[in-house]
Amino acid sequence: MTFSRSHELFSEAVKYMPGGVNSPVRAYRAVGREPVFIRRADGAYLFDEDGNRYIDYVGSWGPAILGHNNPVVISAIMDALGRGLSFGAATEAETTMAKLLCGAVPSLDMVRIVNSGTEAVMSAIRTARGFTGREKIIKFAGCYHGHADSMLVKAGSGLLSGASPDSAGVGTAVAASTLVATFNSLDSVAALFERNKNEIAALIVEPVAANMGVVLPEKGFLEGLRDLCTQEGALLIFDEVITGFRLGFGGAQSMFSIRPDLSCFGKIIGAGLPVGAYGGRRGVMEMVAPLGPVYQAGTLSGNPIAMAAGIAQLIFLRDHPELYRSIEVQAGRLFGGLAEIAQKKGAACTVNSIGSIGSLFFTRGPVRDFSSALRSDTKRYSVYFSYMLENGVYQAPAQFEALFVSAAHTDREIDQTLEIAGQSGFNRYV
Ligand code: KE4
Repeated sequence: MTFSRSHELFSEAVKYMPGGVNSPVRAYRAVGREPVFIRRADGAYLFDEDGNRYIDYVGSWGPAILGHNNPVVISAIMDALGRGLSFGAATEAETTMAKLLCGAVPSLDMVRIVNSGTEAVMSAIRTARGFTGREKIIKFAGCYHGHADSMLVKAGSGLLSGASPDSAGVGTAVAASTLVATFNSLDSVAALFERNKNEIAALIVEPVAANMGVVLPEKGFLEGLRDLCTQEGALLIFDEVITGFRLGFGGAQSMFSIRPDLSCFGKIIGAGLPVGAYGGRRGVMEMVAPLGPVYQAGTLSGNPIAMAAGIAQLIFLRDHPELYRSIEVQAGRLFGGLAEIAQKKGAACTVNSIGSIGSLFFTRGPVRDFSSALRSDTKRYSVYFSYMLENGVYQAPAQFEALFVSAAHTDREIDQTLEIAGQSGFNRYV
């Protein structure tokens, strides 16, 4: 494979954008190589500017659950284009989207549509503070909830590829109102509630963590969070930006039968266009302007083209529930197969997966929280990543991310991936 055109493009990009990218993880610094520049995508495949073809397991970090360039989504976009790009006014499509979200997720009485997962989270947090009159927020080490100041404390995802899980530039006062607990440790949460009696507005959690790599909630953990928030008068916020419409049409909260007070969405609901949403029970959402005193706004919120894309994808998923099962079967073959190869080669490797997402940790398991994830050998991950990339398999360019399987991944792609992984001589990573 040659990467000369990507190299040229990267050399140009770094002159005008920090790190040559518009989101840190895309710079491949965590895997110690220059990024490939993607020219187009189709189905389960990406094609870079050098003409290299890859089986894609990032899927734009989640939105492409139907595969890239899905004809149903594309035709909905084309149809909407003819009617204009953006009006800054109410449209029927926004009500259609809101009804789809509320119809799919039992805890949603009302939603507000925004432009990203970050915006959904920061707005949900502001709403929780407005509703409770309290200030402090509990989050979990290693969970990532977008780049709003208060969430950049012990955060996951791209922060783990950099120098520190805490971002510079976040005011000390802001950071002080963010309390950090340990994922899968109810004791750590109870202790924070004890020490901050009646001061905690909300607890936010990825119900299945996917930004320290994929880490599953242990039995009773999510139920325990629900109970603790209820008894302490704090709101439970599920950040379902990744799990929403991924772990089934009702997301993680339906899978685990938990009813959060607020939920955040993104990615799949925009089908690759910029869409986020937050919502919850009516009493809480009625705090949001213009109904209530919590202000939140957005020029492009509910953008007609983005709505058309998201509505088409959600309706397709709603009307083809069997898709979730078939995607999960393929994901099971992929993650089970990778675990088997690693085991056969004696590689110190743990695979966590659920539904159509999973992660390969280069450490002996179990990986059940931030500290056990951090034991991963990121150097070995980099070697594995590069080998797979150079053999046509595109995975997350960082250890602490998730892999995403789509409806476009068939036996052919899974078999090819496993064959390449098998050749890669996991023994190189023993
Ligand atoms: P966005 O603002 O990037 O749309 O969403 C932020 C966000 C919120 N909550 C969760 C659980 C998320 O995973 C994300 C964003 N996910 C990362 C992938 N780990 C996006 C990729 C990137 O940052 O470039």
